Amino acid sequence: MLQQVNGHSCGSDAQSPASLREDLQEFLGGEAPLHQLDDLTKVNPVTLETVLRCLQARYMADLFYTNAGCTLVALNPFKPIPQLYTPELMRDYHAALQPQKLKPHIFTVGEQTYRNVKSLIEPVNQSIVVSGESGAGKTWTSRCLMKFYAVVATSPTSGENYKIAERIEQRILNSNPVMEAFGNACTLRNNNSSRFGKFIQLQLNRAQQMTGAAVQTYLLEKTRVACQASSERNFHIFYQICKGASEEERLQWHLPEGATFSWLPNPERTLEEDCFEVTREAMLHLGIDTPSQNNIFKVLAGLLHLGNIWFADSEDEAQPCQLMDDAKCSVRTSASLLQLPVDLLLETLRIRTIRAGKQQQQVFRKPCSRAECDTRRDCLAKLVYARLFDWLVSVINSSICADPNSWTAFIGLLDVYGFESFPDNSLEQLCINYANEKLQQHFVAHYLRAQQEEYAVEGLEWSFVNYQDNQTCLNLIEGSPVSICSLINEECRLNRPSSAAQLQTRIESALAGSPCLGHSKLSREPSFIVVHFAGPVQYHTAGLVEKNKDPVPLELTELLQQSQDPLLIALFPTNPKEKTQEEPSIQGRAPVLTVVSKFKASLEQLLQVLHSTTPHYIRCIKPNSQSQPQTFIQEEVLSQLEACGLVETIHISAAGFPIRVSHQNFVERYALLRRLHPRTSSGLHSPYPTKGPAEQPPHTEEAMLQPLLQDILHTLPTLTQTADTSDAPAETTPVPLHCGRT
Ligand code: AOV
Ligand code: MG
Repeated sequence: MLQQVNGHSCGSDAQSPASLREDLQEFLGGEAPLHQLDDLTKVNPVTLETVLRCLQARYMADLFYTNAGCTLVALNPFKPIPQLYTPELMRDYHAALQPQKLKPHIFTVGEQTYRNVKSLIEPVNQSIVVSGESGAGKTWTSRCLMKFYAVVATSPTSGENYKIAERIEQRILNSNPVMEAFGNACTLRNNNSSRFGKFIQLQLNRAQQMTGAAVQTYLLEKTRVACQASSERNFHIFYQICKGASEEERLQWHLPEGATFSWLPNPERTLEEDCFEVTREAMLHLGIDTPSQNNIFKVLAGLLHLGNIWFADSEDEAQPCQLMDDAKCSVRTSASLLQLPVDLLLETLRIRTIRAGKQQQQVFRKPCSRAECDTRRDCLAKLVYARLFDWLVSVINSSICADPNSWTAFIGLLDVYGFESFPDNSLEQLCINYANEKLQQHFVAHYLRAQQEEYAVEGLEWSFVNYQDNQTCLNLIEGSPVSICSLINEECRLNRPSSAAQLQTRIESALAGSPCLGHSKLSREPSFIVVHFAGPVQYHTAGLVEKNKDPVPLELTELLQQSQDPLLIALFPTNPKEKTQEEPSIQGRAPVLTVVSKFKASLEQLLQVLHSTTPHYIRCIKPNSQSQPQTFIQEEVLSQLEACGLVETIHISAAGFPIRVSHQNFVERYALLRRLHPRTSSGLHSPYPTKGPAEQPPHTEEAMLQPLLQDILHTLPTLTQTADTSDAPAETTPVPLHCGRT
């Protein structure tokens, strides 16, 4: 096999990949039934239609994973398939000499990524980018991958080490239910929709054991605490406490059975995610003890009561708004749960303080309108919840993060909110879809463009495959000098009153030339349309600027600093140096850092991290929008395949070279073969000094060759990928090896 592989590696008589495929089909003696094609590069011809038919045939045969060249397509089964995720199966993929020869699975990607970390020269950071639209299965997939690493990347199962390892893996896994309880919610698209982005870095030591992890989160959709779209719900944790609290806790938290809360819509829907016990147990494992947990839940109950505070219009503008009758009790209960003076809470919600003068020493007090009171109430809840979420993430990180000296490489798992298009889309969807555009661009740049450009530089025979580049759409959203982001930011900076209609006009006139900007004539509300790679989305302009400013009246923070509650004292320290996060104040000058600009900066950081790793891609596909098993809606799948450029990916993978190894890496890793088997390394002239094993004299030729062969099989797992069939032995299928100077 080695001779055949090398025979096609760099030699001038290397067979072209296309003719190899023809040979292979001849060898196979005809076409396999569609559902048996476990790699979409094998469908013939590769078109949207054939790819769709193959995926449908596999879906109906309960085969949910399919290779697509460099990516794995994961169809959401929408039904539990426990046998697909057992620890035994994980170990099988881990132990396999060539995992890619087993059925396509996320564990193949997990294992290849894991093996890639290991290098004879130095560990290489890896990342797995899981993408797909809302409800496609990204969070599920990331969770399964974390379980996979918790099984395979452990230290020896004996002695003290094992206990430590068990604890760290368990803690890492326990971060999922906690973060999902506080950061996920039921939306129109997904009952367990992630309302924040997450990048988890699994940290590995030299022995490839997981020693810890670090979580980075992105833009929690905090508006959901106080405002939920029709038929959607608040974050799971609120329902969990209402359903799962004991009698005693109900009394303590003022949550009597059957109580109704404005911020708790659709409580009658019972979801799997409403399991309070699972969250509590996980929190305990992460070091959040029962009294601290109760403190958190008490504060959350306080927020629910805050949401029941409603104001009546005041007849006299000089007087504060009156409370609605049923709201009086809610104010008292909320103040008591949040341990705030009730009068101060009421005053802060109803009276605005205006500071003027050079030193801001002149203070005016102005009663708020009813709408302003509502905004201040909502803002208070968002402020508390966002700080609580950040605090939880930092607690989780301190519980799972390894000592920086104890790890040498990481595997990053990226699970961000999927592409969304609702009847009413606002700044949250703009940010979510912007993030998805950036990830799509990362994929395009890394795979579709870079690979082809590299072939051209290398002088390899290649006809360029066209692909959909989303740069135009990104220019529209974030480009300079003018873009949607810059225009919304400009409105914030100028701090001038502007209507939703004016913002629409400004966007439409300033960006009229962009082919990705559209306008819906049917819409009664001021709006604009962005034609994203995954489809057009209509964004309403009402409230965009205000959301982007995300102003927090100073009095609200000052109010929370008066709380006697231990958790709120920790979240809102009076010493400004201890502040965890600066919210822009509506006092004084306009905020500099808007939501969009902070989000853009965090996305850029994320992309820098991704660029520094070797990426792997899993494309999750949603077979139907009703979340039904055994239902494959062709049009819906088709639009997802088109959006992610899957056919182009397959074309490049099918026609291209399955392996890319840098010249230096290749030489350093396999130079020894040249000394042992001069014939196998013909054409390989290393400009680099050989390192490592090559410097040690081998005891016997065979003894040295054996681990190297293993190394080739392990570290270059796609070696036989193009020619892989269930019944065609690898030895008979020579595959070209692209030894590029990357
Ligand atoms: P998402 O992460 O891609 O959406 P999820 O991972 O939450 O989507 O998946 C949605 C639902 O599909 C899950 O709650 C499961 O019920 C089901 N599901 C997904 N994958 C599988 C699987 N492999 N086996 C069984 N059921 C599955 V969003 O977070 O909305 O973008 O923001
Ligand atoms: Mg998710």
